Amino acid sequence: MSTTHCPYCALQCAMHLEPAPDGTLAARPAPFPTNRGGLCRKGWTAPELLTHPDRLTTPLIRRHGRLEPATWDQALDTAAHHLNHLRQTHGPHANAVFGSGSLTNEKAYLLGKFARLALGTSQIDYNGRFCMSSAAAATNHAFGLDRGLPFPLTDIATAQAVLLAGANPAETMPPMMGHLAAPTLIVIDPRRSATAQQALDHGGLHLAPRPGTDLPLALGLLHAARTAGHLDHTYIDQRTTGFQTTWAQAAAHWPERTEELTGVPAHHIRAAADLLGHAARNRSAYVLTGRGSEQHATGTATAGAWIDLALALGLPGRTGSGYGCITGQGNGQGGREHGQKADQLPGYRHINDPDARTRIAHLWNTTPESLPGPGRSATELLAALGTPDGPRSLLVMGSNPAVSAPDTTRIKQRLAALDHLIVCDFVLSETAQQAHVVLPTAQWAEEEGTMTNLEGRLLRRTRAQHPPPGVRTDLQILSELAPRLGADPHQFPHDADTVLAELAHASAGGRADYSGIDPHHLAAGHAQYWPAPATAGPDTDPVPSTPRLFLDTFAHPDGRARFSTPTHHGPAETTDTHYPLWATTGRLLGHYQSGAQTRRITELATTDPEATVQIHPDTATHHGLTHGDHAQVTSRRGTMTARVHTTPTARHDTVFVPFHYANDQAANTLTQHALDPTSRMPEFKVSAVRITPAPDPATEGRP
Ligand SMILES: Nc1nc2c(c(=O)[nH]1)N[C@H]1C(S)=C(S)[C@@H](COP(=O)(O)OP(=O)(O)OC[C@H]3O[C@@H](n4cnc5c(=O)[nH]c(N)nc54)[C@H](O)[C@@H]3O)O[C@H]1N2
Ligand SMILES: Nc1nc2c(c(=O)[nH]1)N[C@H]1C(S)=C(S)[C@@H](COP(=O)(O)OP(=O)(O)OC[C@H]3O[C@@H](n4cnc5c(=O)[nH]c(N)nc54)[C@H](O)[C@@H]3O)O[C@H]1N2
Ligand code: SF4
Ligand SMILES: [Mo]
Repeated sequence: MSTTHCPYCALQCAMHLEPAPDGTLAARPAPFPTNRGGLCRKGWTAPELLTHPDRLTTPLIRRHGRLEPATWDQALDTAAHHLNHLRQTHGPHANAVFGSGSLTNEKAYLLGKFARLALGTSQIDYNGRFCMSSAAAATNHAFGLDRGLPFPLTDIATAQAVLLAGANPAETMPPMMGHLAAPTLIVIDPRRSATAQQALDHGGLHLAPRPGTDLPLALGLLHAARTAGHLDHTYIDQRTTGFQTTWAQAAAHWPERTEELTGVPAHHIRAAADLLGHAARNRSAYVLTGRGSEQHATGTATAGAWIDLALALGLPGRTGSGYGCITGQGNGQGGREHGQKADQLPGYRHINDPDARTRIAHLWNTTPESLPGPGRSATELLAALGTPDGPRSLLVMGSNPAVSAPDTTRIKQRLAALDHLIVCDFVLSETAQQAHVVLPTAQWAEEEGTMTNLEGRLLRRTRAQHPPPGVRTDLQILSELAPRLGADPHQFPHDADTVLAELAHASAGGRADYSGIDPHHLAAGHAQYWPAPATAGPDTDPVPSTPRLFLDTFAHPDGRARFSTPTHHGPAETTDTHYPLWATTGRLLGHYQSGAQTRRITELATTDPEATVQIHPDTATHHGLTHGDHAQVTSRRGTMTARVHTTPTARHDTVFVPFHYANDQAANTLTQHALDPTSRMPEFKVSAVRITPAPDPATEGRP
């Protein structure tokens, strides 16, 4: 038996893997503080993909339009030939790289190094841009540091009240609900999500704003909290700056006006402000945000407004209270620290910082001048593929943008316009189906490495079995590809602990300092939260770790947290007579992300076999639809089909579609590439749509 962590979300539930009688592995929950002996159904069923018939076990090369089996040398040589040729002909930025928050810390680090050192390209970004970037930008502004939860998750279990804005952990991190059983919940969600229902069932509140109006709602709550006398003026004076700028905005958001802007009744706003405010006075309240608040063209400002509310109530940087953003992907936290971001070097350093460039160049045995500068953000990178000024090749590791990026019709065209697409995956994802070279990689239970969970805690991924013959690890792929591009092989080791030691060293003194992270500490079960600086000296903690941040001071030079200037602009597009409804997108319990993995798991595919559209029964009737019908949902970008699922608790003006399905059921045919100006996060959560009965496939085409 071996003990490791789930391959999917950032809760990173611990699990035991045991050989099953049929030669496969069986998962069962292992005791761990975040999951407390629980797993969701995705975790329970995760091992099925290890031996799935769709598993790729040989490299593929496109020949005469078809992907055909090849040897590793043929596949790697083909990929390297094209990358070298494009670099010689068009310069280093003709090659691009797309990474992921699913990758271990070691892979994320080596992928960033591969792009900058082996390819010499600035064109690297990753799917975390779709996920955490707005909250990251807002927390960096507010606190000077971005760690999703700056406290252990277990802290929230004793709180009196928790406000969850745009997060549905009952479906997206079910075992987390164990920590939310005692606090009274205030859920902000246009839908009566499973989490919102749980709040109502236990004496809490559900506020259902129109999609894209969280920012004025947060200001309205701040206004109501001030009127009721809940603000902590001593804390505001001593630990923050900029309150007056925020208040200049919030002053115009009295509850009745906020009701007009958001659709949330004024008395609900007052009740929520009171519930949260009373708990805050007892220093026993948390504000947590998820993708519902953040995935907007105003995501950074919106996350900033929620942080402002938390600051005005005196929550961050105190034991028993705080603000946190719930990180999503397995390594969504670590994935944004080690240099696979367009503007970043390891240690969460900025790529334009001269000191950072010198330090990293020295470590990589190159010169600061030869390190590229910042590249394009994920959506802009994908939109530029195959254009005259854009990259002509793309290497994808750990993402399926043909399903998960906004406006997928356009993204698929861009992928098709590439001279060369290389995809590393364990299944033939929709993106891999478009590739020229597919490289089959090892899965979580077959590899070593570390992940950083939603609390900033380092976890060890342990190998339970060897990968099937013919499959290599992502680290092996990078270490075999780099020398073929003329790089020094010593700079690209494939042993995870060797890479961890290098990344820890590279991060020393950076914002995300891993220098004291030690695989042996982790293997021995020590909890290590970053920053974990290794500072030599007799008084040094042998196991450096920072479970709680900001207790004494925030990470800005003056030690104070900063309020923001939240201004409401609303969503990037509007409804009209042709597109009269709002569509928002998100997740179902049983599927993960683009669905490339979970749509292949029998139990999950049986429970949630096809895309559904959640809609109020009256709205459905108005559009000629009833429960169970097939509908077409159409935005200004495209159309998806989905099974109508009427929900009496839905808003009349809003439908919800999950984004886990592909092709004609892909929700991202609807979404647009309007981007947040700071984080470059796309607006996944608001599109204007119409809904119509789908042509019946049985009668279609008949006279
Ligand atoms: N089952 C499952 N779990 C997952 C994942 C998965 O794919 N499937 N993915 C993981 C990842 S990467 C992530 S990022 C997390 C995401 O976890 P969550 O943030 O919990 O997930 P979402 O479903 O995207 O969005 C949460 C809620 O936001 C609501 N919402 C939509 N628009 C708005 C709005 O304008 N304002 C507000 N306040 N709410 C709005 C939606 O109705 C939805 O219920 O989940 C992780 N866990
Ligand atoms: N409409 C809409 N779109 C969204 C969202 C939304 O809420 N609404 N959410 C966005 C968010 S928060 C996220 S995080 C993205 C996620 O969307 P994607 O970036 O597409 O993430 P996944 O579906 O997890 O894709 C991972 C792919 O990589 C493979 N893979 C997994 N682990 C590894 C690994 O270690 N190595 C390699 N080589 N491959 C691996 C999987 O098999 C799969 O094919 O989607 C975004 N898109
Ligand atoms: S909650 Fe997340 S980490 Fe836990 S079992 Fe489910 S998918 Fe895996
Ligand atoms: Mo995510």
